[in-house]
Amino acid sequence: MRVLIVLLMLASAASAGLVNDGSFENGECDAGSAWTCFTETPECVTIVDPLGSWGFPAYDGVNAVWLGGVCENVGISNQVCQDMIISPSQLTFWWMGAYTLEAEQEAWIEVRVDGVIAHRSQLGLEHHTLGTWAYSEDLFGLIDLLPWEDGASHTLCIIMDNLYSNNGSTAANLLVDYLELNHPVATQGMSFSTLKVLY
Ligand SMILES: [Ca+2]
Repeated sequence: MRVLIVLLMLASAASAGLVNDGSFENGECDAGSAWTCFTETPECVTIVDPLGSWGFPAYDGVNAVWLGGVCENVGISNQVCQDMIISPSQLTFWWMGAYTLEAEQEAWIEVRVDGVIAHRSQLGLEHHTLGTWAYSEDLFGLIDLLPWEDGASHTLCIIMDNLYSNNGSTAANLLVDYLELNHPVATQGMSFSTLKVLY
């Protein structure tokens, strides 16, 4: 007996899942990536295989985005951006943080759409998860981009804003991998609309 179950998502006609190059496996910013990178230190790459520098593999595949950190003795701010149609509206990702015990630093992670801040969280010791990948809802909460779910193309950016980094000797670090657009759980409308049983 073969059983085929077909589930339809009624909340939206769009399919949820990984965004274009959301696992950053296309390569470095100027070498095939669908993302555009902005950094204060162009000589230091943004999309990396973290196994070498961090000692831990990417969440998925080989590459991840390395936001923040110290490069050329400067605590850097950097970001990755891509134009996309936002649907469904909940942005999720996996992250690993490295936050030093130095008190004299201030860093923020931001999600911006068309330059507008959609989410902003200050990084702290609770984000020091070195060795463990965490889901975005852990500590960053639900990031719902509903105002931009209108069928038009928007510029989505994931940003590290290192405001102060103790003279460049320490800085907050964040690896980000596997960005998805999902249906917000609170409004998820999944139902068994079709059930077929084949014999
Ligand atoms: Ca990856």
